[in-house]
Amino acid sequence: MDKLKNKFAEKALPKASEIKEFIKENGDFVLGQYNLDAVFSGQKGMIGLITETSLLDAEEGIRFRGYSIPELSDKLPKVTGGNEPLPEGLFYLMLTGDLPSEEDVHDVTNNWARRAIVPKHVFNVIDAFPLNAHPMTQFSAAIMALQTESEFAAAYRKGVNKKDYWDYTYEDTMNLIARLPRVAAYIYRKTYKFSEHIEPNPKLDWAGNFAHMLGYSNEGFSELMRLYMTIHADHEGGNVSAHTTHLVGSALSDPYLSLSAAMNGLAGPLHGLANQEVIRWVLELQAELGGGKPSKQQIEDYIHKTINEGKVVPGYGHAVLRKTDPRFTAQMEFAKKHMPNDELVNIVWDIYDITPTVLGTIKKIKNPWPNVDAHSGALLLHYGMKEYDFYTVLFGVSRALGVLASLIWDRTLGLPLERPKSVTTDWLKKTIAAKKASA
Ligand code: HAX
Repeated sequence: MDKLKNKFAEKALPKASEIKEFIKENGDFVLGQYNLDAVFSGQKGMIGLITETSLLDAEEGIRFRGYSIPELSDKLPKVTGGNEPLPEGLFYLMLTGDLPSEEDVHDVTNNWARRAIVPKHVFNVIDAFPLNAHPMTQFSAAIMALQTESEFAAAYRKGVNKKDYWDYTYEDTMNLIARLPRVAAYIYRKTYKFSEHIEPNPKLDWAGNFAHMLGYSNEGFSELMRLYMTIHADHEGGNVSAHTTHLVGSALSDPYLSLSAAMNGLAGPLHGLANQEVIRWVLELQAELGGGKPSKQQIEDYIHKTINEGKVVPGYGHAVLRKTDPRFTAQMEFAKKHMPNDELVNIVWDIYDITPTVLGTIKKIKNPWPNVDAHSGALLLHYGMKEYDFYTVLFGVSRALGVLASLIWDRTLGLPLERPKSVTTDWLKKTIAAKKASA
């Protein structure tokens, strides 16, 4: 058994029976009540999921196993001479609940490097797509193609005991995470760089190697990838990509099937695709003005125009958050350090100065503040990654860390098939009318 698996087993296996006992003792504890509004608002605020890896506070933002992003920047191991946390360390933390040592992180890097070989048929599947296929479509399909490798699916077919599900889920997760950067880089180089592919360098850390395979040799870009892969990894369990992984996995679909489904959710413009939409929105604003840096008044006018056309301002608002997303702030700090004079970055900051005030005057918008997607594109463009349709694939590679760590926990805790009750509006009307009549 590898070291991380050993550590996970030690920590997590006793939890399954501990939690069964906890449910037995507290099963009738009332967590909250919900009304018809909640049902029609996409179940916002209704507690309906267990996710161990992270917890989101509306005001403060995300905490991974209790640690905020600034705390993680401080406490997670880094490459020698680097300043950004290594995503391997975050994965270790999310999985085990403990902060990793340098050596622990090293082990994860090596573990993933050993597992990173992608079967040829996966590249053939990617190559079969036309160049105009969206990179997220190619990414989701490539993960499906990788599913031939699922150890969970093979073990299930052989009739494995349910107490061992976690073990095969762990193996699939580690293999998948190890291979995703290679798959994503292949999609990038095939779609935008004339299929001039770059072989992995197993001596590099996971994110550094990803930057290398994408074709970016600037150390600033590698540092950005470390930060990017860390802050996009997890946002508790109810967001579309995390919830999809959990839901599909609850049917005992293996991690490949579950992650591919999650990526289809991440590819929606109200979720992960917002990062490409932000850059499209900013570039369109610039183009309308004939280029250059727009004035604050021009930005304000463009926000109004967007809203009057019945569209959303991408990168702003959130289903849970009610303040500036700390993932936005982390990227802003990075930009202040690495590219304070970049024009596009300064436009993003001007937009940040204005948008919350403008959106704040629109009553129905619950959160006028920026989310994670408002900043990331400007950082990527600074290093020359101008193919913004690809941005959500980067998000997807990172998101796999959190949602798959959670899936291992799902199978360890024996969480059941998810199946909420649905009703028709007719049922609702009749039920409410009957209640009013009898009152
Ligand atoms: N611009 C214009 N209108 C907005 C808005 C924005 N940025 N944010 C919310 N609204 C509107 C909604 O469209 C909704 O209008 P209708 O009632 O007419 O449908 C109304 O305000 C109420 O929405 P809400 O309750 O404040 O927000 P929701 O929880 O329903 O939705 C969203 C949250 C993130 C989807 C929303 O704020 C939005 O569309 N933002 C822009 C897209 C975006 O940035 N998405 C990325 C979010 C972060 C993420 O998941 N990253 O992956």
